[in-house]
Amino acid sequence: MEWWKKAVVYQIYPRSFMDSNQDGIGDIKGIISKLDDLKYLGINVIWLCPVYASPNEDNGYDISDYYEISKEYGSMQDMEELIFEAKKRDIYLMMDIVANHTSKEHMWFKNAVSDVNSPYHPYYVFKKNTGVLPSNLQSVFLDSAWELNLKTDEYYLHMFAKGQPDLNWHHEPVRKGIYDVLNFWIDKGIKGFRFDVIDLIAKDMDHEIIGDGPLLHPYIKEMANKTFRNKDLITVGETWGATVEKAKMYSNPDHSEFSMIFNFAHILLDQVEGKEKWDLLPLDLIKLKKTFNDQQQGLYEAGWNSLFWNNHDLPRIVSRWGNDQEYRVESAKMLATVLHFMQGTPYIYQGEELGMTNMKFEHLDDLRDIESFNMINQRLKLGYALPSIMKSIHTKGRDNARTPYHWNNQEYAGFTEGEPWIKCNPNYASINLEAQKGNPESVLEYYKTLIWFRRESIYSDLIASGTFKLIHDDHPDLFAYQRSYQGTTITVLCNFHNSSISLTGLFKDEKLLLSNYSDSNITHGLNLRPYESIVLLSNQQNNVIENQKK
Ligand code: TEU
Ligand code: CA
Repeated sequence: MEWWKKAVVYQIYPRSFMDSNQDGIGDIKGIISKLDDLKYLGINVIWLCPVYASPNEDNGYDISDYYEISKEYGSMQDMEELIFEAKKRDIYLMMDIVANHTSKEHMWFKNAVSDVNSPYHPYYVFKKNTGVLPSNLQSVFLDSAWELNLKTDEYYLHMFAKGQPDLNWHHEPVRKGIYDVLNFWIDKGIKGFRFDVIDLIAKDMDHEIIGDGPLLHPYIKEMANKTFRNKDLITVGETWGATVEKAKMYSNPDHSEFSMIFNFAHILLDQVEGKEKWDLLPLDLIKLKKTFNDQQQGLYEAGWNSLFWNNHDLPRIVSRWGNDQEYRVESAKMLATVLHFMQGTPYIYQGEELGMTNMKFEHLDDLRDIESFNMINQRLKLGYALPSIMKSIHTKGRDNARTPYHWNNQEYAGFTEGEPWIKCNPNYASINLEAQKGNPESVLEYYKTLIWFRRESIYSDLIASGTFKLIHDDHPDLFAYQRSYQGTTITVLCNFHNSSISLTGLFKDEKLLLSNYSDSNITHGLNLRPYESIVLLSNQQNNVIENQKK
């Protein structure tokens, strides 16, 4: 079995992880100083968000030099030391590769916009200026995706910010340029890549196709062949437009493409279909269960899933689909339980393992994210009231999860002694690593246990390879499933809501493996309290439990 099928990945947003030189910005030396804490948690891969040279219009996702480390994060020597120190602790590094676009400060783009005859001009996507916009295409960050370049009298394409011009992958030197970057980092000893918005690279502007262009899979296969294939790397593609069928192609067990992708189907469930993420909808648990079931069944022995609730673009899961007030600890553990017993590779976003919550930014001045600013400007122009805009920001804004990591209860959560680049969530006084370490009731210790189950325990093969079966499919509050492997079955029962669920039936042959309340008990049927989750071991298959809702 591929090693990454039993791996657990930890995502670091370097700007907010740990600051070593008190300039208020997290950095590589800061990460090195905290590797022992990651070792303690038990993860074995770090996905490092971009640390390359960048003017930071989109916090590093606008790369001006793929071969340079941004000065605010350190030096290439620091990076080499990070790779080395991580490896010493059996932790591998996964780099974030932005291959769909560069920064407008990248040497390729600077040349391209200075002269139509530049050899770099075909590296980007241009349309002649005819006095009107080439099309009505909107960028993901709103407003037109076309920006005029006066020097050549052309529009260039940017699917994200103006400072993030899209590369033209149909031009062979572009592809080669990116493959060179990957090989450079492979040679440095990194062990994986996360590919930013990879489903957009094969856009076909003559036919107005942006995502999933006809040459997408040929390009990914070519990239794999010329770089990471047969190198035993872990690779994951970020694909907002994925379906289970597409995921099969991307994660084909023949290794011709990626190890896995991020499928966002579950993440899209609490927004109005066809509208923007800011147009909020409550989560329908039945739909969530169906979405996971489709992925678990669909990729079984046909591909591989990633398992995630969070990342640097998403709100904190405990605030989103849990309860970040009186049941914060219980619901954070429950949500983790749902995910970590499924088949796939779990990703933990920094702070998730502490049950960190969304930050409620009161002032517009405290926001930092370009996506939020663009949305606010657009919606104010359209006449939306500020309170409704702020509600969307508090629910879905990307800054929610980008606040500094909570190391301890000292000023600025122990992240820096300077002034952090973005405000700290004031609840660091009670929610922090130091307070949770060694405390058996803490969210941190619970995550540690979950990671141990997958990576070390005797259930590790079952978790990696067992079948998946949803049970209580139609229950509106209970997310329950069974995993079976070689005659052993484990049953995962998670109460997603605030009210109790009573389950009656055959528990006498079951053994309690794990629960998120310290006094869970299964001897006389079972009453699942708010957000309670339990994991049971039974040696007979199909021990389906009857239930009734209270
Ligand atoms: O995100 C891709 C992307 O589409 C997001 O912008 C997403 O739609 C949005 O954040 C949902 O809130 C990737 C990176 O993860 C993101 O940080 C970058 O801003 C973006 O690409 C551009 O590189
Ligand atoms: Ca710093």
